[in-house]
Amino acid sequence: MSALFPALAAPSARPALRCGPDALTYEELARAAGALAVRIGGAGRVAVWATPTAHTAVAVVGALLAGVPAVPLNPRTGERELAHILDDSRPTAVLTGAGDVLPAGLDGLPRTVVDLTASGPPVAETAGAESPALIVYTSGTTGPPKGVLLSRRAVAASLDALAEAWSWTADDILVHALPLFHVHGLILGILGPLRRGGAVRHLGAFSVEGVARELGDGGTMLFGVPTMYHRLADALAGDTGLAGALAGARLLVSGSAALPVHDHERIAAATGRTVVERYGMTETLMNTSVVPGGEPRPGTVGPPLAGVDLRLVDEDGSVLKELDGETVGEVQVRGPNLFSGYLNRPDATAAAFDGDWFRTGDMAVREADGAVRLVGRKATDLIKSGGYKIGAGEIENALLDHPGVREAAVTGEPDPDLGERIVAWVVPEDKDRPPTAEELADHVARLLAPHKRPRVVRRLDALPRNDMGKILKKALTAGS
Ligand code: MCA
Ligand code: AMP
Repeated sequence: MSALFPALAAPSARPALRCGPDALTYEELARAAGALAVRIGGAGRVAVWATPTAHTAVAVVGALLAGVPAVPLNPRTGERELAHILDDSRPTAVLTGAGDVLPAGLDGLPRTVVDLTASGPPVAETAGAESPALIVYTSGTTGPPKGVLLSRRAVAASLDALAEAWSWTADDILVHALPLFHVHGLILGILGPLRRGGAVRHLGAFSVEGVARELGDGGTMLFGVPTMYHRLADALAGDTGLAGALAGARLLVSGSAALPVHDHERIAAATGRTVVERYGMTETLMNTSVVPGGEPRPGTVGPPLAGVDLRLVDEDGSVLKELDGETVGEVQVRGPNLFSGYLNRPDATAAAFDGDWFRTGDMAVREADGAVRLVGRKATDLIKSGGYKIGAGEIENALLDHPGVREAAVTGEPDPDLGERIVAWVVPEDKDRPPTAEELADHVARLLAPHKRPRVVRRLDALPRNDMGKILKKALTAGS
């Protein structure tokens, strides 16, 4: 296929990326990523220690230039989750920054340090369109996360469809603070601008001040999850500088979870700008987007993007034709944006498709003009917290491994900041000496990841169960 990064084939002195203290032009990026591509060329697969730094961007671009599939690792991943990902994806090396301190779980893997100042030859991209570009891990309702195989074709198709929808060009400067081990931050937020030949400025960590500074200094687009927009909306109350910075951006985009109408309204009232929502998934990359500049439509995620076929299907498998804003069905999609399967999981891959249509598990209605309005999820055991998808089952298993826990169930509860917060319902082994909430949060953070830790722990004498012994999660509410 044609190159993923045309701007690296004839590199210029234009800025490509800035992350914290490090800034690279396209010439510098082409040299550093080219040098890395030569070093790792021929490797089967590489892991990337995906800190929010320029090293991660260069590591992933270098791997893509070399045609070597990259597995981004959350640098805060706990020991059990890390062991699972390494065992499942079998990388031959891990790409890191020079000073990164790695956990013991990576001891057996050769380390390749990314040098931002290295100077390699120009690299012609020769990998085929269907060859895997990235393997991104995503949670299901039960069991450990699954590796989603994303081809170069899917990455290119989705980024180009977004470019068309958003008139995204080489003149844009994207600002964001998203983690670089998921689709949103890495594929949209780093590979997106680099494919266009434009620039990205990563804040390192999210802060209201950082967003205001970078948008006030030439940034044209902001990407964020609803939690970030919620915090911006809170801060707008007394901050005219922030309002001016947001108003000056060409495009404010929210995704990964629903942005509450209240936050849409607060931002629109203070800045005169409408946040554009788009809807995607690790397996499908981007499916829909609100059309910028059109009528503000809080609560909808817009029509399908170019090349994406989308349909709603009811429980008995019939395709719904209604555009009435009321008839609910499961969203199914097909198109060049789709993944190629779950790594080592042909069973899960087969179960995820209805013919060539991917079952998203998201429930939606369609408005008269075709815009999609998401209304819920099929599985209540998937929690979206801070824009991260988290499976209740994996947290329950981790909790049950704590010596002080006899039984455990995990639910999501509405949270104004995180969208949903993780709640652990726990029956302690010893009623008189139950583990503390902090102890359980640390335990889950150590095994899985900090964002999977319960934010609330509720103690019970017994979990509500039906006659078959199945836990009745619907009975687990704040008053239980
Ligand atoms: C707290 N921390 C801990 C513990 N408690 N560490 C170890 N043990 C503990 N018990 C640490 C955290 O690691 C973190 O450190 C800091 O304390 C705060 O963490 P946390 O409370 O989790 O932060 P938060 O305030 O809840 O974060 C909000 C956030 C974050 C910044 C919005 O949730 C976020 O970045 N969300 C983005 C999710 C995302 O990108 N999703 C895309 C996937 P430190 O501060 O040092 O890190 S969805 C996707 O890709 C699809 C395709 C789509 O549609 O986009
Ligand atoms: P992930 O598996 O982390 O890629 O998350 C994908 C899921 O995030 C989707 O299946 C949706 O449930 C949710 N999602 C993504 N974007 C939006 C949005 N704009 N509004 C509501 N939910 C969203």
